[in-house]
Amino acid sequence: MGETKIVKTSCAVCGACCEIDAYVEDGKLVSVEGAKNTPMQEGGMCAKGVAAAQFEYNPERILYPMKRIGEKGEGKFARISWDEAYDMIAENLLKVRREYGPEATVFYVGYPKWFRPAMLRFANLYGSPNFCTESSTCFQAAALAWKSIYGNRICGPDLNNTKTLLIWSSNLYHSKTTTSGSYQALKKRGVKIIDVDPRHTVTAHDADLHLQLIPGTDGALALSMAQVIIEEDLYDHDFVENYVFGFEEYREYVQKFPPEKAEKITGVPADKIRRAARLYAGNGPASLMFSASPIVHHINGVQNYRAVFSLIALTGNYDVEGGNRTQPGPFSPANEFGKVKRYDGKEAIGQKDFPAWFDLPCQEAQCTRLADYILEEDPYPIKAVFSAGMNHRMWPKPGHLLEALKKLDFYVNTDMFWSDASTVADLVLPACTSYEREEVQTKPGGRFFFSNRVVEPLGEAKNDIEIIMEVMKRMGLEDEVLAKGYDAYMQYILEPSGLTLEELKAHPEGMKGKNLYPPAVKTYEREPFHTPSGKVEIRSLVLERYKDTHGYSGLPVYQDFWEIAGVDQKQYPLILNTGSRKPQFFHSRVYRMPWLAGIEAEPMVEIHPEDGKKYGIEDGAKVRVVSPAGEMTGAAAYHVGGKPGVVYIYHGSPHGDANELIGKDYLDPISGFPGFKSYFCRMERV
Ligand SMILES: Nc1nc2c(c(=O)[nH]1)N[C@H]1C(S)=C(S)[C@@H](COP(=O)(O)OP(=O)(O)OC[C@H]3O[C@@H](n4cnc5c(=O)[nH]c(N)nc54)[C@H](O)[C@@H]3O)O[C@H]1N2
Ligand SMILES: Nc1nc2c(c(=O)[nH]1)N[C@H]1C(S)=C(S)[C@@H](COP(=O)(O)OP(=O)(O)OC[C@H]3O[C@@H](n4cnc5c(=O)[nH]c(N)nc54)[C@H](O)[C@@H]3O)O[C@H]1N2
Ligand code: SF4
Ligand SMILES: [Mo]
Repeated sequence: MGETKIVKTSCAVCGACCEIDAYVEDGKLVSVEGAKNTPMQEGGMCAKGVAAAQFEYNPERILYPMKRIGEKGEGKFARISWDEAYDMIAENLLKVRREYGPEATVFYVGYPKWFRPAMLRFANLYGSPNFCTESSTCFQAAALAWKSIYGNRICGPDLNNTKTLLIWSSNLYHSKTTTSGSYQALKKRGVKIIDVDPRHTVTAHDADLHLQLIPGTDGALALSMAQVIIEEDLYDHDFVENYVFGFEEYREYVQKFPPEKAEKITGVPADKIRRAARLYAGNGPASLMFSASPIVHHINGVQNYRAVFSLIALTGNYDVEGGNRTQPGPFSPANEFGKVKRYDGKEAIGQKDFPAWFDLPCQEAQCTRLADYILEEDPYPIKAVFSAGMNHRMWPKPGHLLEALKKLDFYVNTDMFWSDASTVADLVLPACTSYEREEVQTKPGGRFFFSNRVVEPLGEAKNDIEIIMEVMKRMGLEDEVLAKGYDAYMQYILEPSGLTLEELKAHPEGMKGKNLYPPAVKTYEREPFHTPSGKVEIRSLVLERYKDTHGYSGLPVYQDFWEIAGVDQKQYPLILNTGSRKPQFFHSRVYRMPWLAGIEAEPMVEIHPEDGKKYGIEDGAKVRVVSPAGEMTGAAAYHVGGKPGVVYIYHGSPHGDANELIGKDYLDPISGFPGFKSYFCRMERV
């Protein structure tokens, strides 16, 4: 056995970029541990990250550029050189631009965030407004809801100073493992915790008050809390009078949601709604922990989150110590976004359908309906997709997207692994894992970190940014920053920190840099809110622009999703909630890793025992789930944490994908987000 080296690097199995000590023997990654003496990490890491060697040396890794040699979708590929691959991309993308215009090429990035700005720079120079990402189903709708009220500055909870924490749909122990330590610290400090979640999770277990609502009824619950806060005069008069636009209409609207009525909609007892409202408004400073997806994965999601976010202004907890506060924001490659804007000289895809998305500043186009846009040539022909990390399983009716991708003149995908979305490509390129590339990162508290390369890239895998740089070069596109090479780009990203790449490399434990975001409170006293009225818009003037054309309301109105969908409740009596995170899964990435995938041999259909009895389905039985859009089979798993009437399934499994069940047109009309978490189904014993 050779010598063991420990190399400081980071994990990118998910996007949290945990700092890692990698153990390397004879140039091979043998194991990993969480970095020690590092804030947040404290030597720990999660189950997904621990399986690093199965990630790195997975037999499904793509090792070489591969060109399609059979029919589209047939899955026949042959190895080619990088040189040939670059020329093929340059030639095809230039041809599409020549023949159909730059908007005919869509630039797409899946979950990975670290190279997005480079991709955006590429799209911009090419001249396409169609830079899109997986965020067409992730955080962007929550951001949209926020910006429609408070403008551009998104404020997270000030956990260090808060007295009451209102967690609205987050299960830290499963989806934000890195923050679960600070959650435990809050408990010890005596902070009161209210958790709003349809399931009794480990996070809910620690809360003082758990509001176990029916999924997708969050708006009604928040409006009801507002009704109590206003009726009992617990709101912040000063803040409301000086800074809130639309309060009178809102006050009138919330009268429709007294707790007794909200109880019928949400399933949360009226008494608990009152207690939560009094605690949040009365035991301040109080902060709201919001999350990326569960509230906005509904067809009434944006308005529901607007109702929730309005509570911050109502109680005067906006941008104060212990409330929701301008955060010392993370500065990372993904934040190079601050400097580079999406090219918007042409209509982007999604712009006609979801105009508010584009009015509330957003660096990307809305691509949930990408498959339709390709198939229907609407708003114009789309002929090429240049993508990195395309995973069709993440979208409703995944087969529909696959069909559309097949229709393209040219589709190239870069990934670390062979995915089904690559089998329909014309060209597939091998990406490096985080263990094979270098990266500069920012950590909380103004720390900067250089993530080392630990092992040589397998086969001919390359860093995504270097791939983008070379393609641009072959196309004659010279971006002022990217043209100078990867090291210069890292230095450029690092610049605001005051550190140089060389000194950061020399400090593998990380370094403190310039404090880019000195703590501030009540920023609104010095500059107006970035909204049309300059105030907090509980009544959104941006949304009202589209009242006649799209039916948007300026107020955070609540609409029942059964009613909007018009689905026959007798045929589909159950609510289908897909994708609530599990600690061992990360979308479709880890189904190929035996340690993790082995925990569940087949997709689990989690149901309440009462529903099991009602529909004659025993624990462990094979069950077919049927929705208006499709069906899948899995193993029934009794789970008392949820409420009767709701079925929970994780998404993305190649052995039965819950997204086959979700209707492709079942979308929030404001954000375009699919209703992943309140669709409809019935169950049948197989
Ligand atoms: N039913 C249901 N569907 C959902 C959700 C849900 O809750 N329920 N959640 C939605 C949400 S919030 C999200 S964020 C999306 C996630 O959806 P996706 O982004 O599609 O998910 P992933 O499978 O994580 O990643 C996509 C691909 O990127 C590849 N990849 C990872 N890192 C890199 C890299 O550095 N370079 C390159 N080139 N490729 C890389 C992965 O191998 C994978 O094939 O799913 C959405 N879909
Ligand atoms: N292990 C793991 N961690 C992940 C991911 C992963 O795939 N695996 N994905 C990452 C990504 S892309 C994202 S977007 C985040 C998401 O992270 P979170 O936002 O924390 O997402 P979830 O775990 O999906 O949901 C959190 C809780 O919301 C509840 N919930 C479901 N529906 C509703 C609803 O209608 N209303 C309310 N109030 N609550 C609801 C669920 O029961 C769950 O306990 O997680 C990230 N972290
Ligand atoms: S949370 Fe887990 S998978 Fe994500 S970066 Fe950290 S160790 Fe890796
Ligand atoms: Mo997400």
